[in-house]
Amino acid sequence: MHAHTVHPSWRHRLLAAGLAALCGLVAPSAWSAEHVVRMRNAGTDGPMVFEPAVVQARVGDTLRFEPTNTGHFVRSLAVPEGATPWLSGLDQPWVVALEREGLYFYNCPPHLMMGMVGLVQVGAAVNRSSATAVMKSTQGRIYSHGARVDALLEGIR
Ligand SMILES: [Cu+2]
Repeated sequence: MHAHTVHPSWRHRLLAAGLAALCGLVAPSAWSAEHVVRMRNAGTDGPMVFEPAVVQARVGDTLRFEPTNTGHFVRSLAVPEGATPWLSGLDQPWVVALEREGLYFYNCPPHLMMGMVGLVQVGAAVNRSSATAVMKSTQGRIYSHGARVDALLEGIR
């Protein structure tokens, strides 16, 4: 009997299946991205900025806030349903796991009046109406560089 011989075509299929399983294991970490947003006293868009102010990401990516300058922290103002709101420590790096699709709108509380706001879109803008409502009401509390909110709104896909 030849119970232990495997026909070449089946051996090929088994190899392909094995490779597919292996790729499935390594793909999430290999393909997910870390997006870095710097908290700065001055940038190309003026004083007190998150750079970049708009990030396009995918589910599984991470968002890392870097305290490039001191005096900043970051607090979410709108997140997709099921996502965890956040509040970072002053002058501390902060990492957000982007596990839910939608829009995440955030600010630096001490510099909100100066328009220190940012947005990350993960996949589709499934919470567009609720997030943009928060963005527009927040814009009314900004004294300078309020147009940055318009730029965030225009950055939504
Ligand atoms: Cu700030």
